[in-house]
Amino acid sequence: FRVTTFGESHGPAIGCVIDGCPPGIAIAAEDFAGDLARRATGRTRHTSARHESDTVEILSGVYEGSTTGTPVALLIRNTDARSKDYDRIARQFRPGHADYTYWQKYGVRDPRGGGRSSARETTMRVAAAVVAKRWLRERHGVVVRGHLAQIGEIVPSAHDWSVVEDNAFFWPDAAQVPELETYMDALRKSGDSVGARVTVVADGVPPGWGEPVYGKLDADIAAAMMSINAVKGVEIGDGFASVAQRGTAHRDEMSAGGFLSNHAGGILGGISTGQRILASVAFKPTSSLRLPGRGLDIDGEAVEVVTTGRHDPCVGIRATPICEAMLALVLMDQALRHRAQCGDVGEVAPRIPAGAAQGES
Ligand code: EPS
Repeated sequence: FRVTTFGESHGPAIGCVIDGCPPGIAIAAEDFAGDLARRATGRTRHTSARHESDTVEILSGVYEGSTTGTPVALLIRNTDARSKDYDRIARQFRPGHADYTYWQKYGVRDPRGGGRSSARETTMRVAAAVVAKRWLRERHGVVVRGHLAQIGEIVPSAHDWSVVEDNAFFWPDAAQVPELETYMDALRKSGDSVGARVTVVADGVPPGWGEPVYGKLDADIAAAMMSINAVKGVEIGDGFASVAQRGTAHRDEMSAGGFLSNHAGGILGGISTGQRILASVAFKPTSSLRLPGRGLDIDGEAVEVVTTGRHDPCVGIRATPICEAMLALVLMDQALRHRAQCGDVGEVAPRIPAGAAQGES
């Protein structure tokens, strides 16, 4: 199960191709709307003001409402790609932006928006994962979901999954939402940006998905998350907190009634344990800022860079559905690989229930 995307933020369209998609998955163009709206800009004042309808056209791989087994191709036409900045951006490198490394690698300067380095590219990952989420849920009872776990220095005081979809921040503590709104309003007015942390989990994953050395489940998840624009860190389970732990504290003890903790994040030796899969992803602050910064132009001359236009003060606010998407894509791929190698083998040892201790974020 392999997804590739194409298109630029300010090109005519963006799209994706899903190869290796099993036949018989019911899918219609309307099914994409929910998750695409969760990720989109222009829905609240806390994200970029660009407004795209993100209407999906299914070009291939679906007949009479079901996948056929041939490549699934999806397309979204860009309708609000405008910028007054092309001439200036064509000559300047923004500090902290990929336009410098793209130039160093390719020697081509495409100044039309962020191009492939724009968050716009992540739209098609979310679209592709609508298919994966449906297959995981219907075939295996696996549910993937996420929430924001930090904006700047603010962390949730409570973790209530039932409120996450009710606020613009995917925040698990309803009482803190007014504080976040004030914080984001002040940040936006200041012209600066801030980083964020997203927690993403998968419940219902059976033991056995993942490979022991090449293609470890945790390695695939880390690579998938790091492939998202602006991601600078990924943790599985306790992640970097493991550094300060004792083995007696970190090990997840077992009983016939279930695992007694989930410090491992549901993965041991690259293979799922049957517990909740738990990952945490760090997003850097957006680099396109209207506050002046020191940069270079394409001739190597020092310039003061000021980026105008529509940009996210915290791109992490929109990242929860993107992290869910990448986790779902990896899990579907690993589920199919497991089935290809092991078929129905498994269940060879007593299976330990996931237990109540899921490793809540
Ligand atoms: C982005 C800049 C803005 C965002 C865009 C990401 O676009 P523009 O350059 O057209 O003003 O709106 O994000 C999206 C359009 C999206 O769908 O995620 C950037 O610089 O990365």
